[in-house]
Amino acid sequence: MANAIRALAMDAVEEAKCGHPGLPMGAADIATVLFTRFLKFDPADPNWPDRDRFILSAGHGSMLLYALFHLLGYEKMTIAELKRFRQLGSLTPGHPEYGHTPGVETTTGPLGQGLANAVGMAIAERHLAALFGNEMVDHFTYVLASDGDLMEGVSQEAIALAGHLKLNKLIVLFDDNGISIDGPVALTDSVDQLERFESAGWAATRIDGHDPATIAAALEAAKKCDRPTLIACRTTIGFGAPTKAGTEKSHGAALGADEVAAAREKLGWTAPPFEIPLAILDSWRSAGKRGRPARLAWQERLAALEPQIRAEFERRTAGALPAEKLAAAVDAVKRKLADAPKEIATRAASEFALEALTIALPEMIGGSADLTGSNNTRTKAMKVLNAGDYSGRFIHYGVREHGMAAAMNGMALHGGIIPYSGTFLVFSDYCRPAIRLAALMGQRVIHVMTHDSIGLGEDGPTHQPVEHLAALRAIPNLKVFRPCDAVETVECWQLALETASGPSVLALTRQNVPQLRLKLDEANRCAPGAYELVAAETAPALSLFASGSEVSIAVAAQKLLAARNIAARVVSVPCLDLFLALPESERAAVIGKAKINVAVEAGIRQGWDAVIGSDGIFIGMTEFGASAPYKELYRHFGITPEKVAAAAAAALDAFS
Ligand SMILES: Cc1ncc(C[n+]2csc(CCOP(=O)(O)OP(=O)(O)O)c2C)c(N)n1
Repeated sequence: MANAIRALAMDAVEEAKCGHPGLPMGAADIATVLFTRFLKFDPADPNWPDRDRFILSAGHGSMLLYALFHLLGYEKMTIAELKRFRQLGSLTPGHPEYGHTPGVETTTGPLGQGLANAVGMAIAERHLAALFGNEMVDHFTYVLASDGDLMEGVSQEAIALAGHLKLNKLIVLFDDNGISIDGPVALTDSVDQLERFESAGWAATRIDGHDPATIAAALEAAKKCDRPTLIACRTTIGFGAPTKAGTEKSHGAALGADEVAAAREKLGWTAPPFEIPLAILDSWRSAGKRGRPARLAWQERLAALEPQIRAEFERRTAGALPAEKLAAAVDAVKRKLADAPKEIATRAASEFALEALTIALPEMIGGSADLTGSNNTRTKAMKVLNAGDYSGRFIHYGVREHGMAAAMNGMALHGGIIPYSGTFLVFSDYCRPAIRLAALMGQRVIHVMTHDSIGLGEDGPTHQPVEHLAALRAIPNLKVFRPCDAVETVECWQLALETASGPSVLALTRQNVPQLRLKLDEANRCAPGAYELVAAETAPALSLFASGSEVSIAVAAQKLLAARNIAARVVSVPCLDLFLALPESERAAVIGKAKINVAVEAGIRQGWDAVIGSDGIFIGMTEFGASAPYKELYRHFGITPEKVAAAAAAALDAFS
């Protein structure tokens, strides 16, 4: 049965003339034991909520998954799809893509991410089991990880967190083949992986990855363990290829017709390319049917649940928001702010909003990478999620931004949870690979990123984001929100929560900002991404655009200009991404027809030309920040009402 995987992997890579045969051939025995004897799944319902998760963290070995899906009877994974490996529109892209190929649990390829996603999935499993009981949620999360996965830094964050949280239903099968692209792993690495995992609180064992009985025994033991388990499976990369097995030559290129023919002979595989002997296919197909009774039994248990609990479980797993409760929570926050306006930092406004939102949405699980008090992400009602109590809803991720962001992806992918986190905006760089994948996969993951500019003050340029807003806005399908006051903050939270198809970043201030929205608006004015906050008294000569803490600077500049008889309007831009996605006519209406457009944002200009034009005036940053009290920094870098008014007036003079 394992040779069927090997043959399909060789054939598909050969047909595509590119790809990675080495991993599927080397890990075929592990996968065969896991999928035919352990993994709980049903090809007839790849999204069954209580299925075991299998993450191919080493995504380059994608043919392993595709071969398995075909053999096990995933309907859409036909031989024709295998023949179209790596071709446009096929179900068999170069690396596994979530949402594209049924059965793929997460997009992998960037090494280390899948392993860290799996930690989030295992957290989600424990949390939901604590809420809904083992009858509804009781599954394992298996990972196949390669040397590369374990070399990546994010793996350290992930395994440390998993060990600390005692995620005993997480089982990592390490394809311990000692080979990476440059050659033997010994060229670059002398870590004892078993000791490494053990020191992080895991159980760890090393086995022969080509011996089915040993693999099965190790899996049995892992399932019973009270800690997460690493099973280092000694394998031969490219197993069966007579001259290339055991070397980097089988890692990432077609083996070539002669080598494939010789491998067939060596493996005793006589069937022609893309053909599976019936008896072997039958064995695989019956393995694919193993999970059906478990799924049907689970469905019966679901049907027998008390209707309210069942409805809640189904709502959460479907990712449907409790629309009325969310609307009521947002409305209540807005009413409070209209009654008693708050001059507070938007990070504090976020906490104020979260107090209501996290009650309305029990699926929200918050956290912070060791900056809880600074990010204001923990609400009063939130217990900590830890190894002693998985029902908690707040995760102390530790100083592990990358692991946090990747685990959040795993939680969102698992379903039933809307994860949100906290760190400083400047450290979005440490989360970026995972944020990018959340965007690529279209996952609702929300990052609270505070200390969003030089406005953080004395911590200085290392902590002051300058290019980060632009860099995040550059990621497709990611929404970057930068609210200007407490009202916009709750509105942006609402928009982020309602974005089921992608991640969001909320860039929030450390410093206080005045509440600019004093009148109660029932509608969410941030929804178009930009809107006229303060109209000009007469036909405007100037439009002032700003985001976040610079909106109040624009409003003050508007007053200075009015005193000089220059009419200006202020447009708040809480989400440039949303705004730029509007149809041209709607954008044009908000941009207006003033002679001069000015944008103010304590970041770099990149991205703003789409609003103000290349001839617009930009007041922001062109260099790194500095260490000083924030008001002094705003003066030092010239981001003040006076400078905005002066630059705008000068441009107007030059224009006329
Ligand atoms: C973050 C990241 N860096 C680099 C790569 C390119 N890459 C793909 S596989 C690989 C290493 C291959 O070694 P290993 O992980 O042991 O896989 P194996 O050779 O056993 O298939 C590298 C560097 C990648 N996919 N992701």
